[in-house]
Amino acid sequence: MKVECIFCKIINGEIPSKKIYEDENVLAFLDINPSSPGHTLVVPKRHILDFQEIDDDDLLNLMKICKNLSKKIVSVLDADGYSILQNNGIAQDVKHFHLHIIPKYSNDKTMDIDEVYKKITNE
Ligand code: DGP
Repeated sequence: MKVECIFCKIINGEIPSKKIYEDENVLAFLDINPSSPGHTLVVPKRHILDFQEIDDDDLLNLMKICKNLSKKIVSVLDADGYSILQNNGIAQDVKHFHLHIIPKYSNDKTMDIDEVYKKITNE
């Protein structure tokens, strides 16, 4: 764990988050500043910087979880599509590898983060 890393602090429970999936190696939680309702971040629990640093097995595992979670999020929130995004270098604000799941809606959908959280976690 990197002491100054905000995602390490979330993983460690030092900073609260709306967790929607967790296992031994991976945590997924709702983005604090969502681009759309259901915007989710999928992160390895081990501190890894970026796309170049993550090893292939960890990447594959994260992608599999991301694939399952996207299906669930889209279905529960009735989204019309989604984007998977991953930023590096100057494009990356938080220097702990993460995949974004960003649901897309054909109409401008508004839903607050608590409602999103309830819908996803009650399924
Ligand atoms: P990126 O630019 O790919 O590094 O995106 C970082 C994302 O992390 C951005 O969409 C906002 C989100 N984020 C930053 N700090 C926090 C936090 O403390 N909690 C949560 N849930 N999300 C955060």
